[in-house]
Formats: sequence, C-alpha cells, structure tokens
Amino acid sequence: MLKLYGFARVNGGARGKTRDLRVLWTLEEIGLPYQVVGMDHPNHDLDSPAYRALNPFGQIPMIDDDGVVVSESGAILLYLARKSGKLIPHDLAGEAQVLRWSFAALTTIDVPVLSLWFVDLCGGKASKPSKALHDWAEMCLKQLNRWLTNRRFIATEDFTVADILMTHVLDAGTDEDMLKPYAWRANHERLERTRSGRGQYDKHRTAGVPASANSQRTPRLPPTQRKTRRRALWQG
Ligand SMILES: N[C@@H](CCC(=O)N[C@@H](CS)C(=O)NCC(=O)O)C(=O)O
Repeated sequence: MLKLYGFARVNGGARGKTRDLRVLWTLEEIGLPYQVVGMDHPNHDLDSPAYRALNPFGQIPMIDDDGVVVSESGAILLYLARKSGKLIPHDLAGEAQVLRWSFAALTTIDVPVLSLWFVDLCGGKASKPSKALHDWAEMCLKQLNRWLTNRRFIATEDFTVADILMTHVLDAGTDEDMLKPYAWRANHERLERTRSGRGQYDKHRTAGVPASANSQRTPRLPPTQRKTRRRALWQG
C-alpha cells in the first residue's frame, strides 16, 4: 500500500501547516488507500541515514508507492493525479494548465512569500530587504487575485491538484496578515470541509500523524547545527 511519510510530531508553530497536509488532502480527494508513516521531527527521524537515502533533503512529505519513491509536494501531487486519473485533465493542453498553475504556486507565489517569512524570522523585520520582499510578494498576490476573479478553479473548469497547491501555499502560516486577504474562499471552504469531514485529515492537522511504531530515534545533531536548523524552521 502507498505510504505517506508525514509528521507525527512537530513544533507547535508549524502544526497544521506542513506540506504533508497537501498530500493528505489529495489522497482524500482521490480516494486512494494509503498508510501514514509518522516522523518525529524533534527527535530527528528525518536525519536517519535510512530516510536520507530516500530523500537527501531530509524533509517531508515523501511517498513510497510500492517502491516508487517521490518527494517534493508538487511532484507527489502530480504523480498521484496521473496515477489515479483524477484532479488533472487527460489531454495535453489541460494538463499543461495544471502544470502551469502548480509551478506558479510553488515558484511565483511561494518564493517571495516564504523568503519574506524567513528574513523576518531571522531578525530582518522592518529591514530594507524585508520591505522589498513584502512589496514583491504583494505584487504577485495582487496579480494572482486578478486571475482568480470570477474563476472557480485556478487552472481549468474543474478542481485540480493546482488548486490544492495554491490554496495550501496561501494557507502556509507564513505572513498571515499579508495572506489573509488573498486566501481563496472557494477552495478554503473545500479545504475546511476536508479538514473537518475526514477524520484522518483533521487528526493530522491538529496532532500530527500517528507516530510510526518503528520510527527510529537518531543521534542528536551537534548543537550548532541543531540551533541553526531550529531557528530556520520551527521556531516557537
Ligand atoms: N520543496 C519541498 C519542501 C518540503 C519542506 O519544506 N518540508 C518541511 C515541512 S513542511 C520539512 O520537512 N522540514 C523539516 C526539516 O527540513 O528539517 C516540498 O514542497 O515538498
């Protein structure tokens, strides 16, 4: 059965916002059976040599579909859509629109939004680079907003994985004040329905995925690396 590697335990600030939830949302939408492998981030499950051999970046999400290992949330969603034949059109032109808007979510929108969050997190709030990033992000969000006006879905006439990616990028818990006006109502309602209506999703969102019985504890990183990593990612 398809295995999804997601967080069993993660810093409170990141809970409910992590990228494994994109995959869970997709799996729930397409109805493929799956099993969750819960990774304990504070205990360094992602640093184990076994996990790094599969994903050198030591991050979630990752799937193992009977030996087909895929990391990177965008790649995973597109793989699942192609595999199931759902959430993606079957013609090349339609598929191109889904690719186009999936990349827009993960690059055009996520890059300035995430960079701003990171600069602010590292003490750059109100600095010149922070302001510049804020303007860049705002510009892209306004442009996106124009595209979304009077559209039900971002890429085609139907709901696709590009909608999941864009909705989740806009729900990333980075600069919430900036993102709130752009949260995309139509899909947020669907996200909320998935969250509240499906036990799995809600459980994962609030408490992280269940800890895997065989998840191995790994030696702690040296303090300097630990500090940098924590500061960068899961402060709070
Ligand atoms: N580009 C990757 C980013 C994955 C990513 O940033 N994962 C975070 C959780 S949302 C993670 O595993 N962080 C833990 C770490 O790097 O130690 C994707 O889209 O899947």
